[in-house]
Amino acid sequence: MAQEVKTTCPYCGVGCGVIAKIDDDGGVSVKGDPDHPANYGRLCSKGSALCETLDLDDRLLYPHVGGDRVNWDEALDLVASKFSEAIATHGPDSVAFYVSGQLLTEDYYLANKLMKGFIGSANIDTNSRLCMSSSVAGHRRAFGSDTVPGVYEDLFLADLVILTGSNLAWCHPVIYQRLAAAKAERPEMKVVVIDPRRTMTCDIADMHLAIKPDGDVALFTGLLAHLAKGATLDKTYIESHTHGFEEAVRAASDIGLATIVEATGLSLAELTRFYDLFERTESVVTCYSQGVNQSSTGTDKVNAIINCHLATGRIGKPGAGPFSLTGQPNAMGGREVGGLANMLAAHMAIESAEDRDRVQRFWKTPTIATKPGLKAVDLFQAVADGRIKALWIMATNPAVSMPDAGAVEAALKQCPFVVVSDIMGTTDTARHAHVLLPSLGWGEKDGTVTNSERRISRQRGYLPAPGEAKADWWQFAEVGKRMGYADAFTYANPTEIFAEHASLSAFENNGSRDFDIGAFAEIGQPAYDDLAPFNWPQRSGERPHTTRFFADGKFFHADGKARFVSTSLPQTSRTSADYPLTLNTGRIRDQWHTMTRTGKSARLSSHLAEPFVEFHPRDAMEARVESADLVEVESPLGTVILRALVTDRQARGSLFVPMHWNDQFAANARIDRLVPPITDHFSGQPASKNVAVTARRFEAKAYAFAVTATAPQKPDCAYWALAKAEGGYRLELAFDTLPDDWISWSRKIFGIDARIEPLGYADNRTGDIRLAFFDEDKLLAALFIAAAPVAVARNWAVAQLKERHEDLRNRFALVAGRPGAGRPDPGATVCSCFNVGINQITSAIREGCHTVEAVGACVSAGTNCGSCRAEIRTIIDGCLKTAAE
Ligand SMILES: Nc1nc2c(c(=O)[nH]1)N[C@H]1C(S)=C(S)[C@@H](COP(=O)(O)OP(=O)(O)OC[C@H]3O[C@@H](n4cnc5c(=O)[nH]c(N)nc54)[C@H](O)[C@@H]3O)O[C@H]1N2
Ligand SMILES: Nc1nc2c(c(=O)[nH]1)N[C@H]1C(S)=C(S)[C@@H](COP(=O)(O)OP(=O)(O)OC[C@H]3O[C@@H](n4cnc5c(=O)[nH]c(N)nc54)[C@H](O)[C@@H]3O)O[C@H]1N2
Ligand code: SF4
Ligand SMILES: [Mo]
Repeated sequence: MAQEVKTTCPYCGVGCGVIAKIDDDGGVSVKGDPDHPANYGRLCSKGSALCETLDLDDRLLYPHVGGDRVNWDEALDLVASKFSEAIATHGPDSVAFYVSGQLLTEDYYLANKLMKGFIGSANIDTNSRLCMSSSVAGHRRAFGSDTVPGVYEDLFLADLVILTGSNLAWCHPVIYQRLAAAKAERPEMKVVVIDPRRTMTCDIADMHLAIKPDGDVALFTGLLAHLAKGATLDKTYIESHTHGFEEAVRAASDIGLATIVEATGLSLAELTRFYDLFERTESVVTCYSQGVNQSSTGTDKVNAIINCHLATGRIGKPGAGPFSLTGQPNAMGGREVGGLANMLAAHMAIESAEDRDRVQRFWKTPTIATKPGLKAVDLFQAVADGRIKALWIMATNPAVSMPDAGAVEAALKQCPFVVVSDIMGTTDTARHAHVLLPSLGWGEKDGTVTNSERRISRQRGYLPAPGEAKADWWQFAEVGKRMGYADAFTYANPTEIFAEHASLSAFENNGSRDFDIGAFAEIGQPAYDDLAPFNWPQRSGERPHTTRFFADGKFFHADGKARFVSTSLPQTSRTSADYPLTLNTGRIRDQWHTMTRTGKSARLSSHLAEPFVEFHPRDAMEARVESADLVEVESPLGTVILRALVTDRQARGSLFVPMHWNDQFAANARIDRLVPPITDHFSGQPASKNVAVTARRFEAKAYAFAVTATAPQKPDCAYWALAKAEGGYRLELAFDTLPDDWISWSRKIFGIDARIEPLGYADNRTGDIRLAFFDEDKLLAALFIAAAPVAVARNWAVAQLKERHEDLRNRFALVAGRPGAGRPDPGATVCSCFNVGINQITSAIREGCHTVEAVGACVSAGTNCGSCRAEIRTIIDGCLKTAAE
């Protein structure tokens, strides 16, 4: 009998419920959980492809020390003794943990307990520093606590939804689809997108404000000044429940509209339209994500937004409030356990002696950290200058994702002792580990996560542990025991940890802290096994219910009132004569961060298969760059080589590069090598979206494209980008020095046996060279070389890996790089669920399908997860526009 297990998606902060079905033969499939309140059955492309990422290729299966396999005892003893030694010799602040919003709450709770409660240092920081910390700091300044006031339903109830610095369509796709559906039902609902780029999210926007990089503080400060002049202020709310309104309005009014126009790059007409719309719409939700947080003024951006909601009393009401969209599946859970270096457990403050005393008594520990620890950027700086003697990195890949990633790598290289716990053994960070610990991954591990709307859901394991992989919480517990804290670190399972965490949240709380899940303080195994998703708080004795905060005006500052924060206008432009362009970095639809999981899926890798840099047409022209050229992008910290994509979605003067590619998938595309470690003063969050760079065409001697049935060796050339494909891999290449002999080069890179003779073709006129290697009727590898970017239909070439090539004529057609008659090239993949290419979509449009639904009915594209619907609509618009011209 097939078995079904309810669990939660391990990717974004939407936190969709997933049902994993395990067939009798062990095969696994997933579908959306129709009962989960985050998604009601929907999944996006990444969630739908989860099963394609569960194979054990490159999985880390055993503990390793110095590259050699060891048993767990040996590895754990070594970790405990190295940490203890460093602490004994150099003090508790000489060690550090760098963890992740992708840990489960139970893992995270133990990491924090071990470092802050027993080692006695607060040197535990997390990749949430790069992600949510400006929101945390903004919330704490305004509310006195790190509270997200609203729930998802508010977005669908609102009459105005503002999305600022959020590419919801690609980064929170299921919320985007639910929003699009709500808007279709209530066309009077307005959506405003504030983003320097015209992203796919703009597909549902009534207004797109293409703001200048970091113009947000000015935009929302201007809005406050505008609101102060009108009749929509909620004077009773301001007077009874807040402080600092007058100062904030005075500061805002001093600025003047001309300055706002200059700082935002928006016209007076655009500003007025937006301000009027906000003013006259009672029910407004402002969602924000990394375009707000990842900035040197991120915290001020958050407060500038919250100010406008406080001034109008539009907070914590159905359909109204500021809404920070969390990125990672457990960004919120991490905040609940106090995983950031400047927080304490259960939303308590490390600066507060009373809170420290309370946590210390609860943990029954002789010591507790007395001051905030090092924040991510400072932490790696301390590693670099030798202050950190032992570092444990878990569930994050800082060699790729930290700013100045080159310096981070150098720091890791010279750190005396680095432990990495990961599911993969081959990441750019793992290669610098002295000790590698194999962790259980999604589908194998058990615990809880909290999504953007404070909803706690279970992740449930349903697959056997591969090799000797162990849960992350277990690793911390074992090291804790070995460091002499057996009493505090003996747990039989995650249930006991969750119960302790719940109990701490309620400990001496009495309504003084927002985070309280005391209802679960006594939870036992059966209840934990059955735990249904619930929205916190759920205090002792309460039943599950939906909670919004602050409509009642009760805040968590000592006097119970909220604070308006006066913001001044920052200097935001970083460009100079040498570095005249602004580099903006972020995400694409089908990849997750450093690609260690999504990079395994051929479907997900087919949407955008190469690291790229997106240009405005004028900037491209000035840099003499055309689409499909290779481009060197340079900042004072380094240079990368990427494929050019020229589109009018990009604003003039600004480039966009995805954050995902790394040394496992490309020669030189780790974009964080270019990002300087500039941080927000309050939160310590790096400014990953406003980097001064210059760009120029990369002149290659030869370009090539290859498909190969097995994983190739890393090529030794100026540019390469590897992507998983159906039946093998595809590889883009460019050379600044040519190999002596293409055949030997191919044999080495593709691992082709000397007995197999290539089928070859060379065109002396164009310089094109083609080589293909067959084993009987199976294609092993094909290489297409040209003097210019290779014009071979990629998806067609990939499809040849799965074809039988009995017919010699077909083999020649393949070498010629031409689809045979009756086998049209589907073109670049748009719909990854059904593998539908752009050429198939355009021919459906030509045949009269002029709506997304009609295209779906004809070629199935966009009919499953819906993530590509915005893109299909853009293609339709483009085709119809071209036809009309
Ligand atoms: N497909 C996919 N989805 C993901 C992830 C992923 O890796 N892949 N990661 C998850 C995680 S951890 C996170 S944090 C979220 C992030 O989700 P988002 O924040 O939505 O994603 P980003 O692409 O980082 O950035 C959002 C937008 O901010 C814009 N922006 C840049 N500068 C500014 C500015 O100064 N002002 C404004 N208003 N906008 C600006 C960018 O152009 C970009 O379109 O996504 C989550 N979801
Ligand atoms: N330039 C630029 N840089 C950025 C950003 C940006 O927008 N621009 N965004 C920033 C943001 S918001 C974020 S959240 C970070 C994300 O950056 P990272 O956290 O570095 O990226 P991931 O690829 O998610 O890394 C997760 C690691 O954990 C491993 N892993 C997966 N599951 C498990 C598990 O169960 N246990 C353990 N132990 N390991 C596991 C994966 O294999 C992978 O190596 O990047 C930040 N960096
Ligand atoms: S929107 Fe997609 S990635 Fe995010 S939780 Fe849902 S299925 Fe997973
Ligand atoms: Mo994130």
